[in-house]
Amino acid sequence: MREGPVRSVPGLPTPGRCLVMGVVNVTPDSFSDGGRWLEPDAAVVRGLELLADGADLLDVGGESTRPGAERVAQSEELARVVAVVRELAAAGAVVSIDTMRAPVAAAALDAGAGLVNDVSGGLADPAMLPQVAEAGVPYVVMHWRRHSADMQDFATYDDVVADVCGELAARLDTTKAAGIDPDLTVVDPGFGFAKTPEHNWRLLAQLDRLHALGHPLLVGAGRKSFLGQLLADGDGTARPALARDDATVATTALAAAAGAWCVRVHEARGSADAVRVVAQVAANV
Ligand code: PMM
Repeated sequence: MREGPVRSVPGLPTPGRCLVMGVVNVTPDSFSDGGRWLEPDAAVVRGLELLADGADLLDVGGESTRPGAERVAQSEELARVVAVVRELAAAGAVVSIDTMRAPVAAAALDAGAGLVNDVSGGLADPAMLPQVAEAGVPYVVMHWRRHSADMQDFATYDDVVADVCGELAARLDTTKAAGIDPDLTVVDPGFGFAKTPEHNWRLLAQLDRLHALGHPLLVGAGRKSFLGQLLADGDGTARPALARDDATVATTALAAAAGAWCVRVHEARGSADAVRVVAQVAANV
């Protein structure tokens, strides 16, 4: 159990515990829930359900980043996300836009998003960092090496935790130099992005080392394939993505106990309960 005050990010909810970010993937092919919320109306309904189930904020994305995914056209990404962001923000949700593209981030911020979640940490679009700096909004810098099409060819590390910390530290130098307020900058080790299951387990086991970066920590382990492989059935068939939510809740409890600022999950209820249990335990240490 990590001691000390729970981190917060200016402008985002501060309930005094780990936050729960509910995922709204407006994509046909996200690896865990692709195609389920592709129509804008369905995506908005899904977002409202996640809020009712206890999500503190919603992460809306229009481009799948599952291993092997090809990029979606910018026009298609815009068409998928902007109306969804607008409606959810109008309904009072705190909305994060999950995009690597500056024009998509700009349109989403215009539509009411309050946080930019860039899985590439600014590496995919050189216009992203100056734009986020100008907008003055919170920014998630995730550890990322390559686009999803071939990222798993780059899952090579000496010490995955040290290497991820080192690469994130270099990105933090760049985001700061671009003018993004360090207080508004969140880090994420990027579970599943250029990582084998062994790398993901090691990162989950050693989240405390990521705190040395000095930034709030976002953990996106929800429904990822390392959970599916762990829970494979007798003949080695991985547990399907939609049946990984109990395991995801276990990762939420571990992340919250390790002092994570926020967890990114596809079902909110179990994780919303888990972060409250952890906060209560932390208050009694
Ligand atoms: N994972 C996915 C998409 N966006 N954003 C952050 N910050 N961290 C993540 O781990 C992350 C992300 C891919 O998962 P999905 O296809 O299930 O949404």
